[in-house]
Amino acid sequence: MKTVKTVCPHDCPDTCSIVAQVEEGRVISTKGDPAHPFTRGALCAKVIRYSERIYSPDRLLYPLRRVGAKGEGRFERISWDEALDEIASRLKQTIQKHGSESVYCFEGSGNMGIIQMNAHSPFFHKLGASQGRGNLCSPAADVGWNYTIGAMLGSRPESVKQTDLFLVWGSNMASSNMHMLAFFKEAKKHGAQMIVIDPYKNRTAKQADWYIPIRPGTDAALALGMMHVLVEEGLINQAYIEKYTLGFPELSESLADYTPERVEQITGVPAEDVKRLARMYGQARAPFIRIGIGVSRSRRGGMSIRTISCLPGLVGAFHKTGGGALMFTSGAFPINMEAIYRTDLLPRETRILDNVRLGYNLMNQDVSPIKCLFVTGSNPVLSCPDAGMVRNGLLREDLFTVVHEQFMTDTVAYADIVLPATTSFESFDVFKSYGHTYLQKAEPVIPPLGEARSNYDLYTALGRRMGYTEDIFSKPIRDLVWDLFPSLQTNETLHDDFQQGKTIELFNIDDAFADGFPTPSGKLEFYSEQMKKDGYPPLPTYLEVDEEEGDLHLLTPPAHFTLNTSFGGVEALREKEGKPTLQVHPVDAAVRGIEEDGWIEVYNQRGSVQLWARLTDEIPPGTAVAEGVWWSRDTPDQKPINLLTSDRLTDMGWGSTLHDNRISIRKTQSKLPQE
Ligand SMILES: Nc1nc2c(c(=O)[nH]1)N[C@H]1C(S)=C(S)[C@@H](COP(=O)(O)OP(=O)(O)OC[C@H]3O[C@@H](n4cnc5c(=O)[nH]c(N)nc54)[C@H](O)[C@@H]3O)O[C@H]1N2
Ligand SMILES: Nc1nc2c(c(=O)[nH]1)N[C@H]1C(S)=C(S)[C@@H](COP(=O)(O)OP(=O)(O)OC[C@H]3O[C@@H](n4cnc5c(=O)[nH]c(N)nc54)[C@H](O)[C@@H]3O)O[C@H]1N2
Ligand code: SF4
Ligand SMILES: [Mo]
Repeated sequence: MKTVKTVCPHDCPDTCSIVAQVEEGRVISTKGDPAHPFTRGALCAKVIRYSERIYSPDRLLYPLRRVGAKGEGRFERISWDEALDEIASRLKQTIQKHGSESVYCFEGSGNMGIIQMNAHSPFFHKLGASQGRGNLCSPAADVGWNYTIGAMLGSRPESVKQTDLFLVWGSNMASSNMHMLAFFKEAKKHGAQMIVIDPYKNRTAKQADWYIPIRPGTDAALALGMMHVLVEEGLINQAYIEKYTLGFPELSESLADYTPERVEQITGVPAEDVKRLARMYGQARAPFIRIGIGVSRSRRGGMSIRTISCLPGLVGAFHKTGGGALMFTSGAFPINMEAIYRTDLLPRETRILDNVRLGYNLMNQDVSPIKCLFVTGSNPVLSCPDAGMVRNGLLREDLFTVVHEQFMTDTVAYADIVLPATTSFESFDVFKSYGHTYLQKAEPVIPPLGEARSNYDLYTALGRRMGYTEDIFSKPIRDLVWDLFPSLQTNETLHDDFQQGKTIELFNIDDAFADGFPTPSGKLEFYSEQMKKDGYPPLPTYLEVDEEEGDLHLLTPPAHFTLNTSFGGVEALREKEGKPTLQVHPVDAAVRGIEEDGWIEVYNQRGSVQLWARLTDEIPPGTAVAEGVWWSRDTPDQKPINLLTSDRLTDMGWGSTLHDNRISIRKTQSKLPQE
């Protein structure tokens, strides 16, 4: 028996350090690393029994070639040599006939290791493939936050243990960020209060001292209403504002439009509650706002984040111990990403496609249609919006699709060639985090299962097949670390600590704003000249948008026992999660003839799916919530929830608007088991 340290590779802000026990080459248990300052010995329910995922019967272990129809899921086993030869020759033919931009790689966040997540990048740059911009997850949050603060830095997450008022703004931390919530529990012991602002009473809201329901997409109006009250009642820090912020006079003037009464009309939050919230915020010693990515996945998402992040500037919270705000910590890692992106290999500037609009891109590129599609670290048949269009695109007979995967997913069923991927337990990597500040190394815990290969091994091998001679296609993976983080090689102490697998912090986030903010003006920008240049209102603003058809607002947030689609192959977790559910208010259900829990039809102009209606007054009337992204085989009609979501983009950063859709519901017409 031996123990090996590794890192949780999933797309989660906590980036846990894991201690794995290995017996006769097999992982038998996974525990949280007690020595890691953020993990502190705990893992979530998903990863605490990770061996069930590693050894799941759904794991792919050999390369496969499609023998059935696209989407049918019938394959024959082939060798790696056959697979690589076939892919290389298809690529060469396609490029000759249709040009290199007819090749496109759809990338996801299945593995967040810096090397494995980006390992495809040098290959597709060298090839001259179409490039992507934006992603399904959080780009609007990045851009919105940066306009105000200047970089992906904020208050140290652990410092929340010293706050006296914690605002959880659009995040279900109990499910998606539990390690940071654990630090707040220490503040709670000393009397700190937690307020949750969210359209539904999620797991975190149930633990709050005060839960404030808000109409989805209207957060900027609430934040501006708070600012209105703070300024009117003199609950602001004038000296701080003068020293550390830009544009207060312009902001102040614009706040006249955001009286608590008007804010009530927009947000549904009673005017008295807007005032009470603002007073609590203004009177707190060190208020801390945790902003959730959920807020950003709408057509006003970027502006909402930009606006909320102005609040700490009014009260000087960033410079108070235990106060401030946090969106991401990603800026705390000084990385030379070019070492793995390798944009220098691009033969010329190539076409850029919106990643979020995969279906559209597959169906509507008239000038240079996509002919070869690669999928890495993603399950877009389920996770992409407008899933009906994605499926239609993947059914195109003239499309050659290669999917590199760990599991027999819904997306794999559409592949022409399937390649088996290692899990992070079977490969080397180095991890930054977007929810803490510690750099971690992950050594392989076990050898690859079956014939699985890591992303890095696949794309370097494919590069060599294509005849590419640059050293990135033959570099030992461990050498890449020095290119990514030069200081780990040059600084002896850091080097030794890294080699010994110690947790390293390369940047002290506590000092991040000591001398000001990393914006163009060096101040927290209430007024942003850059926004004006980019075509946005330069001041924080509540944006109006057109509503589409449908009588309920659909939210599609994370489920507790799964992570996007990554745990669909673990039976025990599926069982804990229950079944694909739509939470809806009993009144909304009753007026549509739905009197009790049961299977219903949920539909809009894009499609219809069957979900189990759970009638609950934890959802405000007018909103409906479908947590999680279920594998088709675990749904009654084999239809993904994202059939209903639109591929419209966010206001900033080309992100997804997964929380900004309308639906209708009715009793199901077809026969389904009424449990
Ligand atoms: N258990 C679990 N953990 C996960 C994931 C998972 O699927 N399951 N997913 C992982 C991934 S990929 C990510 S990106 C992260 C973060 O994943 P996110 O999806 O950003 O989750 P949260 O940040 O928790 O934010 C979700 C909350 O935002 C709320 N919300 C939606 N729209 C609005 C709005 O307009 N205003 C306000 N105020 N709130 C809104 C939702 O109701 C929900 O409670 O979590 C990661 N962790
Ligand atoms: N309705 C709805 N839709 C959503 C969300 C939601 O909450 N609700 N969340 C959105 C968000 S925030 C995100 S980030 C996206 C995520 O969407 P995706 O990026 O598609 O992520 P997953 O669905 O988890 O699928 C990741 C896949 O990568 C595979 N994988 C893991 N590690 C590796 C590896 O090392 N190599 C290779 N080749 N494959 C690997 C896993 O087996 C898994 O099938 O989904 C978005 N879509
Ligand atoms: S999913 Fe998140 S909380 Fe769970 S082990 Fe991984 S990093 Fe930690
Ligand atoms: Mo995400």
